[in-house]
Amino acid sequence: MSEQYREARSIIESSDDIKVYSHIDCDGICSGAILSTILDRQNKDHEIEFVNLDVLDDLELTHELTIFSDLGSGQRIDTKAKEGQKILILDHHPPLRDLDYRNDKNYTYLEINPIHHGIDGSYYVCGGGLCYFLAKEFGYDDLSWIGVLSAIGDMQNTRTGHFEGLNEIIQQDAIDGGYLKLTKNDINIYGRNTRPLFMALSYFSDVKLPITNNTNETMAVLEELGIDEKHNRKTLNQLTMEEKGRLYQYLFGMISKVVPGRYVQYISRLIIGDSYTFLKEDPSSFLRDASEFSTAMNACGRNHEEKIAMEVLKGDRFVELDRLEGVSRDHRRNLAQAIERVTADAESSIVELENLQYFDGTGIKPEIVGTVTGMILGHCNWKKPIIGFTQTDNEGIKVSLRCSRLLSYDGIHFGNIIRKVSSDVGGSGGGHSMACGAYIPIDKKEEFLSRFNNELNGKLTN
Ligand SMILES: [Mn+2]
Repeated sequence: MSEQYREARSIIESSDDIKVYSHIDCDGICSGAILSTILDRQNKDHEIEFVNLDVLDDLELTHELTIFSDLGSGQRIDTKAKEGQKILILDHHPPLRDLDYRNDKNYTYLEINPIHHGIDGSYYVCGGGLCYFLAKEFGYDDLSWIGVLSAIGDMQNTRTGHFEGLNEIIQQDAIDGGYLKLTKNDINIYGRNTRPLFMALSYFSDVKLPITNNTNETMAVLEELGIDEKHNRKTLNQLTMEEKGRLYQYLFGMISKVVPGRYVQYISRLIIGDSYTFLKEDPSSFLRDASEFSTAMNACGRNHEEKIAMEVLKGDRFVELDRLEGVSRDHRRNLAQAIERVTADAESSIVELENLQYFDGTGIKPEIVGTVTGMILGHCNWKKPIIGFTQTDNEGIKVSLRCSRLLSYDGIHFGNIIRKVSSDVGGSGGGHSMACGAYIPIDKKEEFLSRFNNELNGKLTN
């Protein structure tokens, strides 16, 4: 790969008319920001566009050099390549083409994909990480923190709770450069910097607990533990290690009372994980915590405001940061309205089958139905996955699935299951073990549900 990176650098240095295509999620936005920074510093004019995968097949290439990041390996991006053009791909998804593919071409084709080198692209490096190694080739180690953020956004650390492989190198660069503080085995509850802890705790939904969606209960618990007071509500970040220890003990006890025996071994992984603090960010900002930062990146992606997110990554902490906050606020409001609609009458809108549960989310934008589905999990049976449906513009159905982390720790990979079941009904899908999705034909919803339900026979603990 280092040889490929040297070549990538010289391809960029020898090009003046450059176009970048990157993906619309956190990883893709981070990739775009790193590439754009490299090109700026090299005084290279460039255009950047954030796209969905479906526009890439048989794309018209109109620039001297076209760079694809966090996508490209799985698409037929070069069918219209003209003689003398240059293509650079930095992608971690399964490649269609092998390393020899470039050999007999009359255009330059360089594909950097870890899978070609026997490196897993789900846990060891993602798109932003691959772009960071290119930055490093140019000597721009200061972009390491964006590589870390991309890996958080891509959920590269979900298998073990920490980074491995190439991700660990990026993480170390960020620590050495003074950009990142890694806290091992921290309490891992979302919103550590900006949400009062009693709010953050109430979103706990991997297991239905007395505190789930119940802020009266979370306040009572925190007061009882001597952590929080009525007129002095804290964020998780404001807790001492000793207070965090007390909270851990309490949560562990509460969860172990309600989970089946075989899940007890996974409880601490629900509560504890490494946390990532960006040291150059304002201590009170949501940009300080990597999870919160990545949520804001995704909010932009889902609302087609990737450029705002990219400018913040590139350093704008004034105008674009204001805009980013606006996008995040609107996004949260849209989510809350969608969730309100589904849960207002949860009894009738969430239908439970033997091995799964689902709701009809018609009217919810396809871009946010996955996030909504994840938040519905706290309102239904955590022992089964929850599936949300919504209609797309082109007469299809978007399917999203979320489940308790316990199911995935227990070895179920819903991304693989949804890939199979959706293709069985003439659609396509895939994703992570606990968060995945698919597109299926509009008349196949019932068949999809019954096949999915059957596929799970004997796999869940009830
Ligand atoms: Mn990615």
